[in-house]
Amino acid sequence: MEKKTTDTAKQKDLENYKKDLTDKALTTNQGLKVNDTNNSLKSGERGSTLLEDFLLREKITSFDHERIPERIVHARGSAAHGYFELYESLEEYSKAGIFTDTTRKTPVFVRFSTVAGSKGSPDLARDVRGFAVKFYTQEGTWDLVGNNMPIFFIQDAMKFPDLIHSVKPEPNKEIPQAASAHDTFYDFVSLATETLHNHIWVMSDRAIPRSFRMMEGFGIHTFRLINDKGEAHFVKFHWKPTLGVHSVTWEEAVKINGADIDFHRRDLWDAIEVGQYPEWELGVQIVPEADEHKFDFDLLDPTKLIPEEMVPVKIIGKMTLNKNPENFFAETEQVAFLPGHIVPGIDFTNDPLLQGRLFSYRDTQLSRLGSPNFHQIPINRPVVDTHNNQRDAHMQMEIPKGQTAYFPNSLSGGCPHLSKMAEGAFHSYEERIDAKKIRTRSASFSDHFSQPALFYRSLADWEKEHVAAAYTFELGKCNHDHIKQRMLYLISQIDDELADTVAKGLGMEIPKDIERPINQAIGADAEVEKHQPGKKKIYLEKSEALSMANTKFDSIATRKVAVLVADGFSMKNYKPIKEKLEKEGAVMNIVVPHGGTVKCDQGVDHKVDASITTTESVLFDAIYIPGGEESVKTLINNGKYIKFVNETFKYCKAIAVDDEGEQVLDHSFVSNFKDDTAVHINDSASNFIKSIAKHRNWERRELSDKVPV
Ligand code: HDE
Repeated sequence: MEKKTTDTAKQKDLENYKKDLTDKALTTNQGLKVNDTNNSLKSGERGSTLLEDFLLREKITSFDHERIPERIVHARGSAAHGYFELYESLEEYSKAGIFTDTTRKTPVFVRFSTVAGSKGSPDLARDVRGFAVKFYTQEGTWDLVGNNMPIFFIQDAMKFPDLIHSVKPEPNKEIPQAASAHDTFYDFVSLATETLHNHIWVMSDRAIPRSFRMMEGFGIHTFRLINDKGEAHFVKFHWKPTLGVHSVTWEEAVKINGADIDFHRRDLWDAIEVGQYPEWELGVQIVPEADEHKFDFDLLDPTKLIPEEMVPVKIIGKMTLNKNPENFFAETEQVAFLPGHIVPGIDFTNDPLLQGRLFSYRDTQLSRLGSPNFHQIPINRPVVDTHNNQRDAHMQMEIPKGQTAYFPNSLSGGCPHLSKMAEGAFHSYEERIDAKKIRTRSASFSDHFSQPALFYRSLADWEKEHVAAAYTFELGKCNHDHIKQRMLYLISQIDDELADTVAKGLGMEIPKDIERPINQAIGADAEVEKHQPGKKKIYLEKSEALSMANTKFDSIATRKVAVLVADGFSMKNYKPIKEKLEKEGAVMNIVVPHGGTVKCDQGVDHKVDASITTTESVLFDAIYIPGGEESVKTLINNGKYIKFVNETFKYCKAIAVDDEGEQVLDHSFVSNFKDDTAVHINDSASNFIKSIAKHRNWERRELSDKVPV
């Protein structure tokens, strides 16, 4: 993929250059042609620079102000353009054009992100991933600003600044970057037990995806769909990747961050450049209003998911990403997603977290993009015309015409005029309200343990082991014993076995009880009893969709296979494997001791994709080693290749060799495990393909700790 990408990228750069700049003179921002952009105006050849130098000043001023504030959260992100297509009309539930018109191809812009790290932080942090979709619909822009996990940490927007302050680098030392494994985060999590559900998802492999293209997305909140009769249904939105949901292991994540800090960003970019377009199906869980109170949890509580066993996900359409941005800053950095951007046919609920977001996202654009005119930036412009009486402000890009900027008016014939609902105007859903004004939390939000426990019970054994290891790692990085003890107690409320494993790893006892954590969190004594988290309930033993072991394992499309070779490698053996794997969509990369070209046993030069000194095994999904006496000899004598093989084995990935290539295995840790189901010797490629599609051979995981890398 790397080679093809570079070639296409070069060609594309050239095309863009030609399109935009051929025969164009370099000018100032005022259109003045420039004869020298390398030297400032000086008083003599070796003299000081003159204040008069307006060319220098313009260039430097522009440079000095290049940066805008990064996002407070989700600062690190990557995005792409694409489109959404509807499979079948949902008119029974929603009147939105995007949910009723199956002939439309609605343009989208999608940004994926981590939450805690700064703009330049590594992609493989253990973190939630943002999954924000901007639909440019014919009725106005709809933003579905979600995450790759179906629930959130907190139940009320009021707590968001506290949550984020606890996970961000500690304010005295600005450490750690893009990491939750520190005292302030666990201090908060252990005092605010509503966080435990999202937190256990973060301890799972969902928090270290193999690719943005292999993660699910969720709208999280319960929204409403409104049909043309004005009837409402509750809805939750799901994105399901056609490649399945896959992750790397924590140890790999740590190494990937060193080997390629841009791993996810590059992966998304490369896949789109070579035409392997990422795709997700959109699913909805629909609940009639009459069923609102039929669940063991509150539909308005964003720390709860609706298990698919209770309400199935109906797949209604597909999103395809097929174009990379032209310019990172102009598009990815300046895109502004607002949960408040909705269209007729979709509406909010009273989820108190969603309600707070409706304020926050508009507000934050004012400091980030600097003006209420941020909707005029090209990436934020709706595809439909806009007309209103809002005026002026920083960076007004339009020249509004006419004498009036108010409503009602008669001087402009009452225009821009209002529209009726039948003409497509938005009408807020008329929800009946009979309540007192009160600052509190509903008692129906107090179950904090049942769903984390359901999640844990639903995982496969290997997933459970990873969760336990993640808790142990994260708490092991905390310095305060009382915080670790509080966490151990809370984990024991989720699952005893899990708590035991973590306690052993930490070398600590699980406390029998702790001082009322919620008391401290809430502060108001009178409210305390009401807000104590109740005991764990079991209303469902397991939910299949929560485990990545139940995802798709049917494709090797876009998987990266490292082909370990040196001069003299057997092209006769490699060629059929290459052809078969490429036919299935895999990307083969020749990894050679040096750059440039490598000679096969037939004397032909082949372009090198990566030299062993510039790449690492953790960047690949599988390896293939063809024979060729000279090639095999070189590999055996190079420790980095042996490490490559050992590491691939350690992280349970597929390995294939021909009978000469087998000698490389004999010099590695794999020598005693050649009968492993994901190690293939002289395979025609079919079993190798199955092993790659399986993603990992988790049965081998017990050996992992023994592999010396
Ligand atoms: Fe956000 N969030 N958030 N968030 N969020 C932002 O908006 C905020 C929440 C999410 O790629 C900010 O434009 C509050 C839930 C994504 O540009 C900010 C609350 C979910 C993105 C903000 C939440 C999200 C953001 C920072 C609690 C999943 C990145 C820059 C009430 C459903 C969008 C910006 C992109 C970004 C506030 C909770 C997802 C500060 C106050 C829940 C994917 O406005």
